[in-house]
Amino acid sequence: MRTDPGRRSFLKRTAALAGTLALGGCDRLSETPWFREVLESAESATSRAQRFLLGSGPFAREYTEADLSPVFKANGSTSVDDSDYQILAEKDFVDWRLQVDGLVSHPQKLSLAELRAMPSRTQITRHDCVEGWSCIGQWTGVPLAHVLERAGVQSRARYVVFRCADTLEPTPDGTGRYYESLGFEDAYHPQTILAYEMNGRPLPIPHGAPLRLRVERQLGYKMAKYVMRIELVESLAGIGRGRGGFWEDRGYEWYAGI
Ligand SMILES: Nc1nc2c(c(=O)[nH]1)N[C@H]1C(S)=C(S)[C@@H](COP(=O)(O)O)O[C@H]1N2
Ligand SMILES: [Mo]
Repeated sequence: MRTDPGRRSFLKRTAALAGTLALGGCDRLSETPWFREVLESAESATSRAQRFLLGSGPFAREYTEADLSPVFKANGSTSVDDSDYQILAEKDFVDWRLQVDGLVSHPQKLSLAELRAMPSRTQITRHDCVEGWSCIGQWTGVPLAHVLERAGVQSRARYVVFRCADTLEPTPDGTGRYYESLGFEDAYHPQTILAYEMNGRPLPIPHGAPLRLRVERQLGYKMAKYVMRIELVESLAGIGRGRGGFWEDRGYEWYAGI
């Protein structure tokens, strides 16, 4: 795991600053009625501005094919104990749809074929798990920014929530289902992709088929596997136990910068 404290605090400061400029600033401005009107009549312009402001931070290091780990460890859930998911998996996920909803102007239901037809990015990166292991893998997918732009993120949205098919800890109230969330500084970053391929092949089930998040400047637990639904929300309260992710609800940091 990379532990350069200077870089870590720089990343944290940058993220905090971007948050203050783009979100805190809008919060205050949005209290004035004229500005709220501008925001609401120009959602796509707002999201383009956010993308410009927030999606331009430093890149995670990228590697070459020679660096690929011969075996990439699978961690957390490596299969999904849910019959709806299993039926989808049996048919190679042709009937699977990614739902994009919440604070968006154009809710989406996207098939794998539709996601594959969108612009794609391939990157070789190092995955760092909080448990202390790292693996280098190649990922191909559609930039999350592209999917968000298409759905038309509304100006009130503050977080992107990923809802997964797997349940790590079955409980009657349903809080055991894996979920994660990002702020826009990472959601719009060019290396943040919804990956459907790993090492040049369709994403295997142990690694999150048919679609998993890659968010390369943060730790492994942020990279939701088995993503079924992306929801744009104003607040994380009321989702799980309210701290923004399955592991965050159990004490881990929400911003898991490397
Ligand atoms: N849906 C879901 N996503 C998840 C997990 C999980 O258990 N369920 N585990 C997380 C953790 S802790 C890590 S390290 C990575 C592991 O990804 P891998 O199996 O491709 O190595 O997935 C993350 N995303
Ligand atoms: Mo992890």
